Amino acid sequence: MKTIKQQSAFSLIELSVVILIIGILVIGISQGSRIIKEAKLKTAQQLTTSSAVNSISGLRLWAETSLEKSFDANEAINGTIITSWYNTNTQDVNLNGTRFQSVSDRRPIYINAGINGLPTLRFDGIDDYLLSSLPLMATDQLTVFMVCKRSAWVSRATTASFTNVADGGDGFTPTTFVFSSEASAATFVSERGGVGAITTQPHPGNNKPYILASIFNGTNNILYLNGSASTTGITSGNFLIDRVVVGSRIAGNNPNISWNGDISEIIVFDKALSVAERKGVEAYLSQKYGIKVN
Ligand SMILES: [Ca+2]
Repeated sequence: MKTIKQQSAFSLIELSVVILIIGILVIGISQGSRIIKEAKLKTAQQLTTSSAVNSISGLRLWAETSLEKSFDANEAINGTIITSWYNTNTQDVNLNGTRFQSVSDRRPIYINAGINGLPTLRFDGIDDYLLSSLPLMATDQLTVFMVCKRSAWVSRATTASFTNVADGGDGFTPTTFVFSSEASAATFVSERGGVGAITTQPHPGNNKPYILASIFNGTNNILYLNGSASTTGITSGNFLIDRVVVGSRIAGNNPNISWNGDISEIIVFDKALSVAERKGVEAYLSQKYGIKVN
């Protein structure tokens, strides 16, 4: 009897030790993954602050998701609704205060491990969007980059619309630009309002991160998907852009048809980037988000 009691007491001690070891291991693993995650974020921040974007002239808007200054500290928490996504344009201090403002409860959510394990903004495909006024861009040249990942296709949803408030901003006039519109599940469209200048690319599908770049050089519009060029669209005349809507298109001056997925970065220049400049920005985005470019 004595022996049995001793054995069971010993078993309890053993069990406690095992539980303690498991506990230490769990803490160790979770701390380890936290350290890896923090290192990954630090690397992304360094890639951002040293990227080619900083040295290319004509930068008008740059919003990304790894820097502390991109969000309010109390909103940069996993699962939190975002009211502001700050323009971190490093070239014009007067534009640094410009921010995307959300409307009522149609706000995207901050996800701390999105594309490539980095923070991202998640748009619900129902009514989410971010809207911002911009100093007027009167230009026949325009370059826009975006890093996105679609969760589900919503007919005619658009990752970003560039419009003019005074002309109704419907995206149907030649002063406007609709980026990454998805009339079909299998195709992106970059389109200038009214006059077309349409270019298309095959869509990689749901849950696949990608880098898109659209470049208008005054006569041509080319849409690049992960560095590969579309056919050429024909364009002429000035854009008059003073507003950007991220995660939706515009109808009757109101956001309309929301895009369903994650958006991690948007970069806008008021000029057509050269091949070397485009490749420089794509190389930065490729490294940061782990997306292969051609
Ligand atoms: Ca919503």
